[in-house]
Amino acid sequence: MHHSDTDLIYSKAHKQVKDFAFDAQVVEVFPDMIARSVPGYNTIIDTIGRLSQQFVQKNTNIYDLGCSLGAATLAMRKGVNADNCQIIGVDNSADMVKRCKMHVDAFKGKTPVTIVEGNIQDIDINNASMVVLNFTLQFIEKEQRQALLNKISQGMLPGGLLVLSEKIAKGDNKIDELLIDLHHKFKRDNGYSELEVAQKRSALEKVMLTDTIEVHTERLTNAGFNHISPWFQCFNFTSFVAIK
Ligand code: GEK
Repeated sequence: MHHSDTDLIYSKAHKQVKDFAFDAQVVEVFPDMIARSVPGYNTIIDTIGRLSQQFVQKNTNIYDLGCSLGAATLAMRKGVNADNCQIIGVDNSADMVKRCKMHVDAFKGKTPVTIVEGNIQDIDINNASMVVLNFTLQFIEKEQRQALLNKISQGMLPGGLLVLSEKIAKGDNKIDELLIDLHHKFKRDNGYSELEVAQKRSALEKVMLTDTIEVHTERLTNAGFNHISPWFQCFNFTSFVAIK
């Protein structure tokens, strides 16, 4: 990997650690950052691709909400067999969207992709057979999460699939400590220093707010999904499938 692509954002001591933001500096190192920080990230992306093969229905829309650089979008574009579909990727970071469009244009596929700069809370969801929220809901205000899931569910077809991946809390202090510690060891093993782990933790404190598996399940149920289950968990990272 080219040297400038390595995430060194928190490698030096910051006088004051600012709240984390998806700006140009983060976009530059994002693929490296997410793979070294989220246990199972590649497994989840590959699985989203496989699920798209199975769940995407012909003549429907596919949404990747909080698409970042388009990893899930590209996995779905590879996976989808159904005819006459389109993938819509949405992100509210202008820097992400700019770079995402370059990634998408660099590959070819039969399913057209449109990358939109916007707030996922404002965009219209309709005729959807698959929706992905891959580590995005955790950045939405807690009081607004139910409304967003309701809107998504209302825009989905019967048999449609939502993949929701989140950093979670267990609500048991002892277990949360253990899982956070295992996650930090995972990051240390991936080359992050103590200082980097600590500064990143403090940058994310106010912008990434976790819920328990039970709270997520209840919200998905309230939103009208009929079949809900976590399909993946590694430490405090989980991914759910929810079928309409
Ligand atoms: C992946 N899904 O690689 N509207 C639109 N985008 C948002 C909003 C919002 N309200 N809030 C945050 N974002 C990707 C990884 S990253 C996860 C997702 C992480 C965007 C934000 O700009 C960022 O690009 C993304 O959600 C979260 O599969 O970095 O932990």
